[in-house]
Amino acid sequence: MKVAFITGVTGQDGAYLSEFLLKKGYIVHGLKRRTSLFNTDRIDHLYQDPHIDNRNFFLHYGDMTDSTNLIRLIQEIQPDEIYNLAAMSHVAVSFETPEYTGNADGLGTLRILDAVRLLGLEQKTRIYQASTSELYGKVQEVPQSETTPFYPRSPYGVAKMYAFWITVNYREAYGMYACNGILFNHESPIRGETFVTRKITRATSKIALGLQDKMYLGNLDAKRDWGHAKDYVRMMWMILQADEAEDWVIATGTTTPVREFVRMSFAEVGIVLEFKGEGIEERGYVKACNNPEYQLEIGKEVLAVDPKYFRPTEVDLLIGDPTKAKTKLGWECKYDLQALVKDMMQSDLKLMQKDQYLIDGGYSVLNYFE
Ligand code: NDP
Ligand code: GDR
Repeated sequence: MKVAFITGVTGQDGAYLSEFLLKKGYIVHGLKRRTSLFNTDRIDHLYQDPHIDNRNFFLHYGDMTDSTNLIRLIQEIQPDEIYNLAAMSHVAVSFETPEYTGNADGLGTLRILDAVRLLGLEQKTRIYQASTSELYGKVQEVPQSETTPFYPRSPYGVAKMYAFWITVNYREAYGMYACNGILFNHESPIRGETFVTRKITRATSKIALGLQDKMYLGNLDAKRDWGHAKDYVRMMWMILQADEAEDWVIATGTTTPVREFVRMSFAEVGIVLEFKGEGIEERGYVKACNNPEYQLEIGKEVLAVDPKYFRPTEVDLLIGDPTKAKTKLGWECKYDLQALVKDMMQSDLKLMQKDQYLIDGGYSVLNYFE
C-alpha cells in the first residue's frame, strides 16, 4: 500500500484528494493545524476512531512554519508521495499578512523539500507542489502555458513563485522527483466561503430564499478559468505517477468574468438578472423570476459593488492552456462551468434551506458578513 502525506488536509483540495487516494487504496496522513474550534468539517466523513485497528487515515498536528515538526512527521510517516497543499491561499488576505504568507507558502515549501533531503528520502518520496495561475499575474501572454513568463501581482503570488522555483531547484540539484502543478482556479461546494464563486452561490441562495437582500462584490470584470476541484485533485495524483518529474498547467481553457458567474448562479434558480451602470456604480437587478418557489420582486437590487473588495493590484485575465496535461497524461475535465455552477448552487440551496429551518425555529442567526 502506498503512503501519502497531505499538508492542507482540512482545505478544499486536501479533502477531495484524501477521498480520492483512500479510494485508490492509499494510506493517507494529513497535516492539520491546532485550532480552538474543530475545523475538520470537510474531512469528518473520512475520520476514523483512533482506537480501531487497520486505520488508513491519520491526522497529525503541525504547521508549515515549524521545520522540526515537519521533519519529525516525514521521518515517522516515510511517505511515498507528499502533496504540499497547505498555504495561506487567499490572495486579498495576503496583502494584509504578507510576511506570514511568505513564511507559510514560500518557506513552508522549502521546509518540506529540505526535510525530504535531510532524511535521505530523495529517491523514495515524490513531491507535488500546489503552484498556481496567480504566478502569471499581469497578462504577458494568453492562453497561459508552462512556458509563459511569470509576473505575480500579490504577496501570495510572489510567495508561490519562490515555492515554484525552489521545487524546480531541488529537482535539478538533488535529482528529486518534485513537480509543480500550475493549477488555475478550481471550485466546488466545499470551496472556502470567501472566494468569489462560493460567496456568490451562497449569497444567491440566501437572496432566492429571502434570507438576504443583496450581495456586495468587488471587481466584476476580472476573468477566471474556473474548473471543478474534483477534476483537479485527480490530476495532482496523475502528475506524481508520470515517468518524469515535470511542471504542468491544469486548466479548462475557457475564461469567464465574475459578472457572468453571478448571472449563471441566479439563472440556476430561475432568476434573470440585468446589470446597469459601470465601475463602482454597477448594480444587478432582478429582471424576471421564473421560479414560483421564490418571491423576488421585479426590479429588486440584488448586487452592488463595494470597493473594499478591490485589490491593490489585480490579476485581470486568466485562461490556461492544458494541452500538455491532456496530450501527455490524458487528463480530461468532467465538469464544465455550467455543471460546476449547478453543483455549487444545489449544495448551497440545501445548506441555506437548513439555515432557514434553524432560523425559523429560533435556533440560529444568520451571518451576512463575508
Ligand atoms: P484552502 O484554503 O481551502 O486550504 C488551505 C489548507 O492549508 C487548509 O487545510 C489550511 O488549514 C492549511 N494551512 C494554511 N496555513 C497553514 C499553515 N501555516 N500550516 C499548516 N497548514 C496550513 O485551499 P485550497 O484547498 O483551495 O488550495 C490548496 C492549495 O492549492 C493551496 O496551496 C492553494 O494556494 C493552491 N491553489 C489553489 C487553487 C484553487 O483554485 N483552489 C488554484 C491554485 C493553487 P486550515 O483549515 O487550518 O485553515
Ligand atoms: P483568486 O480567487 O484571487 O483568483 O485566487 P478569488 O475567488 O478570491 O477571486 C477571483 C476574482 O474575483 C474578484 N472578486 C472577488 N473576490 C473575492 N474573494 N471576493 C469578492 O467579493 C470579489 N469580487 C470580485 C477578485 O478580485 C478576483 O479577480 C484563487 C485562490 O484559490 C488562490 O489560492 C489560487 O492560487 C488562485 O485562485 C488560482
